[in-house]
Amino acid sequence: MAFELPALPYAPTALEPHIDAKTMEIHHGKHHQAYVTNLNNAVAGTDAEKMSIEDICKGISKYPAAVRNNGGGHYNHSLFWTLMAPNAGGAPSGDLAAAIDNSFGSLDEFKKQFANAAATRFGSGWAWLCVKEDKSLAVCSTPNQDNPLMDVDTAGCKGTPILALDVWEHAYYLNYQNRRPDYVGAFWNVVNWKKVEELYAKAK
Ligand code: MN3
Repeated sequence: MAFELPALPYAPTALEPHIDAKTMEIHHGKHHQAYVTNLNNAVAGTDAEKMSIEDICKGISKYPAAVRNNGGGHYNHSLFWTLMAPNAGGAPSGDLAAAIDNSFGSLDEFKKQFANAAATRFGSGWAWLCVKEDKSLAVCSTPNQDNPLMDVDTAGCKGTPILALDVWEHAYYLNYQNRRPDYVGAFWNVVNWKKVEELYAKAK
């Protein structure tokens, strides 16, 4: 079965004013759709056609660039949409809150490190919060559509992503132009911590 564009879990207007509807429509309906279409073209007739996108990412070094770029694009965006929600933001609770305090000292210090990873990623890429193999938490960033699942050296941290932020200009340019730090600041208002907690519980 071919890879498919997942529906947005909320209306394109739902994250306004932090992320505008036009950006959401183009980002999901055009950019993500293009990754899905190009991924399907790249894996057509190969074993990867029947694999999960997670398993493809984990063995990405075996595949051509078209699979890495578009497969990463599909995995990253599919995750990203679920990590945001209307009336969200605030702070995590329970085990995740404790783990963030343990790994970073405080939620504020974590947010500072994550924002810094997002702001200092040169060009296009992503910022991540991951659960590493030893189950500790780490912040890192990757270029292009790479991600911490991939068996390549570009990931500053290898592990299971539980929070992700797209810092490609297509994610924020209409509303924020060159002001990436403002976009990163606004992201905290839409973070779906319930989903991050769920992913943490599965990964730890
Ligand atoms: Mn994007």
